[in-house]
Amino acid sequence: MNIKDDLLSFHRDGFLLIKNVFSATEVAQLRARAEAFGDRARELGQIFEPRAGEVVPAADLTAPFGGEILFDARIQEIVHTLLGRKADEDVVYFGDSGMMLGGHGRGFHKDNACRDDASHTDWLTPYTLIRLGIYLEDHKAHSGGVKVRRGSHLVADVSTGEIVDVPTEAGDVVVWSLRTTHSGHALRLKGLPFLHIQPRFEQRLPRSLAVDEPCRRVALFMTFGLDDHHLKTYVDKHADLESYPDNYLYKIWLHSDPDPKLAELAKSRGCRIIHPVPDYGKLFASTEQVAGGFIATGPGTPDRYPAKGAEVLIQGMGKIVRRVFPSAAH
Ligand SMILES: O=C(O)CCC(=O)C(=O)O
Repeated sequence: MNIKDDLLSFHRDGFLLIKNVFSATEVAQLRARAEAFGDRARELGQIFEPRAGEVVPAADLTAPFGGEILFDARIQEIVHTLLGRKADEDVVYFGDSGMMLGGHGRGFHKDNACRDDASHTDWLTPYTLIRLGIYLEDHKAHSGGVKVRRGSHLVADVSTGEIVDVPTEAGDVVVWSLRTTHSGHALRLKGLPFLHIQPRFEQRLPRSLAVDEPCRRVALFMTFGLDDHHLKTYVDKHADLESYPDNYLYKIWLHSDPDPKLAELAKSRGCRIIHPVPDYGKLFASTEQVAGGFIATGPGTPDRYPAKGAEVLIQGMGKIVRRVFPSAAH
């Protein structure tokens, strides 16, 4: 794995696909462990409310895997290279990771703190928080992968940038900036593999026109960054329960492993663990049954994206179609 040569394209495009990081045996093991953890979390109700059929345990990846994935030497090499740090220089992990099993939710969005205001501090200097996705099955020929907008990490809207369905195969790692516009569960069109379309069209597409997913999707996600003002803005947003009550990341922090041994392992790989809130790990390994079968999360501040260009036309036409054919509205 030599990704130094890809640094330029990562900074230009806002995402990078790294091939063959994990072997087929490792993929099979990760999948089995993730599924067992997810199924147990679902039994206990320690999952977030499924909005589109997904199972998302309310814990970071330390809960099922300890330090194995997050502080794996290959993952840390990717993180250090893309964040421009030498192997022995600190990058930070702050309890932002997790897994998703199954599901079909989609929609273009960004993950950074302020997504739609170009004058916000998030947009004034190069962004230093990155997210890694490991999809444990094929999405080169099948639906279910992630789609991104090329170059969208430089623009505070979700309508800019060529749409790319990232052709991940089992064992690959895809990385994007938290400012990059992306959407999960991309649909690959039968006979038209080169056509990568808006998630909102995917939502309305007859399923018979799309290639199926190869099996139940198992995806692992993890965020790393530098200890700077971008991290502070992001962490402050999620640590402040007054302005962002019931947010998913705070709940993940409660269920994540606070063991100092993890910090030692991370340090040996040049990664420093930050516990952003005093009650980090308070519910780690809890076997308490959650009433109602899931952990509720509250909505964040809605993003504001004034439509522009072709988007105005598409939205206008969509409104008319839905008025004339109300059954198309869902
Ligand atoms: O489900 C996916 O593929 C994308 C997940 C996502 O949107 C995220 O991790 O921010």
